[in-house]
Amino acid sequence: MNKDILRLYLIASSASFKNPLKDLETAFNAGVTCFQLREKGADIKRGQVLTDFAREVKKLCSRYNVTFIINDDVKLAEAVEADGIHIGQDDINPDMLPEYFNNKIIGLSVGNLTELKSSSLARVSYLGIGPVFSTLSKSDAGEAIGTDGLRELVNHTELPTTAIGGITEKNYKECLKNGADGICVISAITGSDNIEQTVTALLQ
Ligand code: TZP
Ligand code: MG
Repeated sequence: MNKDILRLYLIASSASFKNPLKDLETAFNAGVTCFQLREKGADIKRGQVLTDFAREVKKLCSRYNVTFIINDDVKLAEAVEADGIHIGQDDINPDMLPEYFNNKIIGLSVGNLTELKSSSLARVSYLGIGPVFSTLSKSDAGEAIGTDGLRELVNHTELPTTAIGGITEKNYKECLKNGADGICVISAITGSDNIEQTVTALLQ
């Protein structure tokens, strides 16, 4: 895959924003390069309502040339013809993903060297590494690995990488300096009261 896609990777659920399609459009227009629909947490959509929402998001992504990834939902990713899927250590083994994903982007989360070394990477396109800093957005994210932990993992893989966890306007450059190809954020953007300004700052 083209590493540039990972430059500014936003993750959100349908409930992350007050006006999801409007706020996502603002973020995409300001320069987000990749979007992952991660339908977890409170007030989430399910079934056909979720599929319909994901189709709208996909249209928006296409309009702004933003890569569209679905978190850990094979059926949904196939149904909406997403550009790819992101899976965690406790989700489906990447080797077991259906043929649909052969020419799609497959992202995998890794949090330490043991996970990296024990993962099946043959079909994996990029790694999400973290949490680099402490985060309130994922209760089971584990302890922050810091920029040293990030660098160690980056140095042990040839795959493109995105840093995740507690990344803000103030610390994102540390992730890039320590070898990540891009940064991945939830709350920096979903919690921003000026999305355009935040996205612009994260792209400096
Ligand atoms: N995986 C590792 S940390 C994390 C995920 C999904 C949450 C990142 O959210 P935030 O708000 O950018 O710290
Ligand atoms: Mg998962």
